[in-house]
Amino acid sequence: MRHGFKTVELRRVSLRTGLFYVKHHGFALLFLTAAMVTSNCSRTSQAAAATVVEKHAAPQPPHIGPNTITFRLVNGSVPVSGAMVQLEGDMTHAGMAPVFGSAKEISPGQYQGELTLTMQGDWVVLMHITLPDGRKVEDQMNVNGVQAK
Ligand SMILES: [Cu+2]
Repeated sequence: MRHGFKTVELRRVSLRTGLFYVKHHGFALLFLTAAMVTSNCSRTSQAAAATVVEKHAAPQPPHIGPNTITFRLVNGSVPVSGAMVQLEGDMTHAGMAPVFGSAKEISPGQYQGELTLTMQGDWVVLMHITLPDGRKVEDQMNVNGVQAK
């Protein structure tokens, strides 16, 4: 690569100018690389501030009355502690009032709460999460086939 540069560039420019070009382009490349790495890192850390994984509803099948919602909050493989979690249950059909609950951290990064479901059928449980630094994370899970008691 260096040899190729010399044979091509030195035909047109003096040795001194050629060396300047090497330095200049070398630095430019370094800065470009640094900028790309930096932007990748910040984009990744923002997108992956916290991810909801291992969402469960219990019992199975779900039933009218109290149901337990459990999930884990992670940043990569690191548990995210200290989040505030509000739960909201909505039925998939229109015209019903939502139900609300909250979830507490029961072990590092693992949150659990109760929602009292009021009708048979298909529900969507929303997780409204506020991270310790104030950022919001929204997630949801389907709780389908809620049974009569
Ligand atoms: Cu309903």
